[in-house]
Amino acid sequence: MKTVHILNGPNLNLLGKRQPEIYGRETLADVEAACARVAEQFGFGIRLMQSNAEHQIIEWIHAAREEAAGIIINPGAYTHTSIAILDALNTFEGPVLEVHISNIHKRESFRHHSYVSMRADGVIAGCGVEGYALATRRMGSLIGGQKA
Ligand code: DHK
Repeated sequence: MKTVHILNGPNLNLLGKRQPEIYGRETLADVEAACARVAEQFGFGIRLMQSNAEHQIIEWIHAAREEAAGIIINPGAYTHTSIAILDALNTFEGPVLEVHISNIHKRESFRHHSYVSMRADGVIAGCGVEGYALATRRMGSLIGGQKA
């Protein structure tokens, strides 16, 4: 069975507790459950990971080269700063979807630029945590899963 890796960057471990007016009250465990339900309909699996460390995210992207059919990534603030994560994603051959819970374009100007968007095949922003399930749905189309 194909697997899609859902990678999350800094501070997203606090999802549900951190600035709920921006990021909502659902947790990363809720996100994982919602994405798993969608993935199951398409016959693929998911693995959701979170780290506050840039190097760990890069290691996971490298591992995905062998282990994952696609990557869904919310790099948190590294979105706006990390050429290293962009370079790592450029080594990955499958589809990459970028998710932001908030609408980064409606926020501070330093959030408007995303290095990751230079690689992403699709970007979802401002749909709340539902954006992850939407990205999982899109991944089903991109990796050729059959809707059950
Ligand atoms: C999450 C973060 O942690 C921020 O640093 C980004 C993103 C936006 C989000 O909306 O999911 O700027």
